[in-house]
Amino acid sequence: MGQADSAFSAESHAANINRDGFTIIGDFLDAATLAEVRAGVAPHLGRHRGRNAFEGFTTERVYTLVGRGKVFECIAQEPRLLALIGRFLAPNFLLSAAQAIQIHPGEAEQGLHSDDSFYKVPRPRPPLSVSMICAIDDFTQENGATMIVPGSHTWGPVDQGALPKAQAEKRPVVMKAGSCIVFPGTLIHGGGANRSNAPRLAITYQYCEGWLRQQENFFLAIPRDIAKTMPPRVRELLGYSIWPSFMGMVTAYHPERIFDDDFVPPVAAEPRN
Ligand SMILES: O=C(O)CCC(=O)C(=O)O
Repeated sequence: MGQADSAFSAESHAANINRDGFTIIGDFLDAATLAEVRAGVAPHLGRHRGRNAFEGFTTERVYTLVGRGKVFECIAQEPRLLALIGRFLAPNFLLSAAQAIQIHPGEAEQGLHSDDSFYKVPRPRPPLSVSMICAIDDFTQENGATMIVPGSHTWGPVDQGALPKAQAEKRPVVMKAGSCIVFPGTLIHGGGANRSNAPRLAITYQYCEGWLRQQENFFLAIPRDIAKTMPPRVRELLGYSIWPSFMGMVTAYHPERIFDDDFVPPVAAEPRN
């Protein structure tokens, strides 16, 4: 999928994140994987544009990407990514959202925001989620490279007062296709304006603490027959796992039990008033 593990140091990438609020993994996806991603996303494009300014009226999003093919499962459990995320989130962290984002020419810059802002825990604080955005097309100044505000992960409230400073300090993440940026849910960022004449494709995976609600309801979004074919680690990330001692249980069973052919939910098997 990418470069040999020996060249990768989760420790030094985590140090970058702690210092700057982001890190770039330059060789995250190789050319063959990029081609698989493009082929996997293509059938889902050309259908919907965003419904509001945040999604982007000239942007396409393919939600629940992890459920749309093996390559997307592999990326969800990519070992370097998970090792890095494990430096910030406790074991049993979850996948919160996975999507492709195609920003078309003419799209305006997205509002600056932070990805864990819907968890109403006052800042400054450690992140409650970690995001990865991977360039599937080269990210350039012109085509909508993600804008980030370095250092903003340590800021206090991201309110009207903080936005002028964020606007002044934002900069584009220019990177080659196959590179990804990893940043904590506290970093201020947003999609860039696309002033080029070609679309910009990216994929993004967000992970959250195992005791938080995920953005996507994967139990409903991914049919059980498809979830059953997924690697155990991916299923854990989707939520077929337990936050000790028992958060996530299925009527006192481990959620993995639902994949056993003979498992009948107790509510269905037992008398009901
Ligand atoms: O597409 C991008 O570069 C970033 C999009 C983003 O931050 C979001 O939609 O939350």
